[in-house]
Amino acid sequence: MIPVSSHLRRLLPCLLVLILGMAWPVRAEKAPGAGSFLNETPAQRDARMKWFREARFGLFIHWGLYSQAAGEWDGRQTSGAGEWIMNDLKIPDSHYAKLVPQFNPVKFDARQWVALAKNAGMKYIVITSKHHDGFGLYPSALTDWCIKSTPFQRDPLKELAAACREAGITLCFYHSIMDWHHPDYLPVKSWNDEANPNPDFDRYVAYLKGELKELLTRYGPLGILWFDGDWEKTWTYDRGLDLYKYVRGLQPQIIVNNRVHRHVPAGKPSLGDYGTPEQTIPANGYGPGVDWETCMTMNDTWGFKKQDQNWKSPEILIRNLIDIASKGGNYLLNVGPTGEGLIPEASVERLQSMGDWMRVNGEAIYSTTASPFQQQLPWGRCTKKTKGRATTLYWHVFNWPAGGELTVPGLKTSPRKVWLLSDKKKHALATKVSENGLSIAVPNAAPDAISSTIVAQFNKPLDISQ
Ligand code: FHN
Repeated sequence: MIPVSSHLRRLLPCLLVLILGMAWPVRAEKAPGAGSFLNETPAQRDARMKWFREARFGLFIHWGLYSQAAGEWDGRQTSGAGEWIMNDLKIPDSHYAKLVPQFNPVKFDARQWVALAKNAGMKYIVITSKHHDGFGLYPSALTDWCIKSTPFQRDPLKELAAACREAGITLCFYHSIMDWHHPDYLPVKSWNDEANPNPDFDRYVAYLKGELKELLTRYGPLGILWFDGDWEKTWTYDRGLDLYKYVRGLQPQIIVNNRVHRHVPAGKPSLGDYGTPEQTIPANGYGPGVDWETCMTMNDTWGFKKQDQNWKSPEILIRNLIDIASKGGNYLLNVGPTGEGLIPEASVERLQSMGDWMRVNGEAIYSTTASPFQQQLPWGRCTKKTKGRATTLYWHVFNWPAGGELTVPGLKTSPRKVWLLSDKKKHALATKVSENGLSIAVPNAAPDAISSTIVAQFNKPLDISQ
């Protein structure tokens, strides 16, 4: 056994997931993944993925018993993510269970959370129905290791489902395949003092399917089943395929991410409907026809950790959203609510800033596809919409030119019209094509300090030479 430092050992699963997540088998075929096992045509897949491709922006919520711990245990701070505290501090199940009578999020307000997401410009919410600690955020009939054993005698997923329906937001569930608590899950965690002497993994998989049946038949149509914790050796490709089919059988229109099983054996189709790079934005996206979503924290933890104040700025978050959309992906941005049911104020402020930007520029994000430029634009990014022969380009200018002229390198096609998206009267901007590309006469002052959007409409094919 190679001696591995405890710090590295803790990081190993995350590193493995990062490698697997980033190494998601990238294929450009129109209908990748297990959908083909269900005789789904490319047109049927496109119809099922349509809302996801249009949404571009969603809210990730990591909320559970770990939120009550808030990154601390018996006076010790965990150095890892808040939701990994049980594993990182090797807290035995019987001790971790002390959190159950403490978890009473009386300040939880589903409508408030959904309104925050909607006002930020988000179109879907992915919430942890169960994370790796195995604790159900809903009253399950299959176990007492869930919210029904806490003083909070409500069903937050039911309240969220109602609030999402009212607001027109798509509700999705994150569900961990790995379960540190269940007596039949394998491998058994060394620090689990309530482990079953004769664990039966098949019995655990039957339980997992039972949980999913509860989730997929109680809360109405869901957008995504966001699996995670698929990296341990007991979780095989065949089990992943079986689970994909099971979930699609319960809700045929649901989307399943690639973490139903990421490590695909050679020669087999990738599983899941889209890729999930984590905490990173791919350099160039994955090409046409491949769906993907970057999930990212606002600070450094997914689950609430009161010591983690390392917040990304609104500028970074808005430019990340633009960068991801310009490469054809979605941005799933995380909040970690407290044990009381409150989303941290720093997260609220950033979501409000993103919403201010989206109210002016959302048209340049929603329902767009990747930039047609092979090389990155020096001053920002580009997103695109096409309708018949007409093409609309949205240039997202991070670094506004000083001399009143913006050049789009390599573009040789004259646009029908160009204007500032922030200009409701759409005053035309003057343009000319030169050997350098398309030059646009722009105001001296940038309409937005973080990113200003210029719209260009073309009614003929683009000629780009880079
Ligand atoms: O181990 C989890 C982690 O806690 C978190 O849920 C992230 C979110 O994508 N996924 C795993 C790490 O890759």
